[in-house]
Amino acid sequence: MKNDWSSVMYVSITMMLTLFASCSTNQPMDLTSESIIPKPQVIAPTGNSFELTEQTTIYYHGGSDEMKQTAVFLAEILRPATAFKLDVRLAEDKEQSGNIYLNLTDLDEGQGSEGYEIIITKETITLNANHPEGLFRGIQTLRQLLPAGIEMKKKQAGPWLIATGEIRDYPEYAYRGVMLDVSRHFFLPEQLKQYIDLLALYKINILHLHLSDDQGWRIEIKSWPRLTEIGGKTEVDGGKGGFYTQEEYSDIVNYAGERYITIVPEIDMPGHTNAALASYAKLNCDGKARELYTGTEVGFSTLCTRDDSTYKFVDDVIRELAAITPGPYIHIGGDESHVTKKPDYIYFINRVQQIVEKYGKQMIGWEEIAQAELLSNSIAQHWRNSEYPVLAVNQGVKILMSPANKIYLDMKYDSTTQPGLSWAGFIEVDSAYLWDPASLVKGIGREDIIGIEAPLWTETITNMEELEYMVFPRIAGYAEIGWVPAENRDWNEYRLRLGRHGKRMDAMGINFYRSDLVPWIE
Ligand code: IFG
Repeated sequence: MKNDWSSVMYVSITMMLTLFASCSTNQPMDLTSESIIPKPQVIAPTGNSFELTEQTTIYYHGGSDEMKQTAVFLAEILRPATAFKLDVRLAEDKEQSGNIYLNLTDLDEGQGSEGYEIIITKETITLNANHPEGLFRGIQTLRQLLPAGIEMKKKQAGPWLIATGEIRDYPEYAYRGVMLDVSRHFFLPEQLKQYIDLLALYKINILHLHLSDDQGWRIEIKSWPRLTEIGGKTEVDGGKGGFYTQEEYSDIVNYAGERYITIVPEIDMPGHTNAALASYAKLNCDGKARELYTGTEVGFSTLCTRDDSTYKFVDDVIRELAAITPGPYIHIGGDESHVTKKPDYIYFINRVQQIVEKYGKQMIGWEEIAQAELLSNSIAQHWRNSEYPVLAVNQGVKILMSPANKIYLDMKYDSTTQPGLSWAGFIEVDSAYLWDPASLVKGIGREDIIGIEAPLWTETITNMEELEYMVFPRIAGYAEIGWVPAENRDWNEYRLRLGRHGKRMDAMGINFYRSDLVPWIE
């Protein structure tokens, strides 16, 4: 396929020279000067421009609802700032100038379900992909080829020009995620949807929700109602907390799914369980219900791992959660179980893993789970210890990389950052970018890693403004680490591209951190 592509490059460059020579009517533009994040694998410019106009129609091939939904998503992105009608129609045979076409085609099989290509000429824009998910990823690139004003919610002056050429793209890692801790501080469904919308632009494809901890239980479990009636009533610093009904959770799952983002629910066990232990006395080994906790200590709680009634509880929780989680994973936590004896911890993880498997899901756990006997399709999430993930690799288990000193979004940028913590060190925008998951930990190679995930723990994060400040712009770099091969990433090039991308985050209304390390173009 490479030599086909080099012939495309040769043809494209020849066309570009011819076009310039012919003094084309359209405004010349250079596709390679755009600031797409994450950077596409291959960009071949042809030096001209396509104009989006009132007459533009978006056509989709194949009558599936998913294809139509993808085309409608593109139209809804483009309509507010252009005020164009942008009809969405089932494709006819003959292509007409000025239109956008979404097609399912057999791309190079190496591109998987997320691969896509965009072919932009003066006349038409064509997005091709193996699957609608790939078209959706391509739409995020197309968005970024238009001026930043396209992200504004009210009519902006045009013209709406897109540089011509070809883009061929697909991700390095299959799992490119973020985690949001909704236990320490609760975030409303509409806030999660707002966050999901922002993540979609960067081709993030997993949202891990940390739904339970010492300070709050956030998901309705119908067979154990007091988990939310009592365990959902508070949060760090004594706020009113909250929880998602199963209906609200399903709505979030569907909203994320429409943007090809999979929800991974986490019930943290056997430690980090004070909210459950305060809700049901019988979950405690001494039979006494704990007080609700609104501090920020960790490691002081444990389920009663040798009591069979605990596994009835776990079974009910996992059963109900699996029934409303279409994604393949259930995260069972497993971190900082400092008051669970090691043999009891191992026994607990082994039994919980069987329960997760019984309900047809794959278990993810923080790296400490590597002390147990893991199924080959379980996943260990690396966060701070290098022995546990290597133990997991030696069991043939894949690693999800979340090294706290590189990717914990609750880490301050520097000592002046208001919210956040610093136990894993400061993480400025350059440090967040300057690392390679495949060479970070001795004993964990590229073939052992399913991807990366950026956790935002919310002991100190109480609202969307603080969330956006800690997440952006670092998440753009993490999205690039997840999508672009390490050999194609360079901080000196990326910081300039990020600097040009700043006005797009402004247009999206994101309260991002304007690091002095980035030359922000206003
Ligand atoms: N470690 C704890 C989190 C949170 C975090 C804050 C993990 C896996 C410190 N566990 O990270 O609950 O308190 O940075």
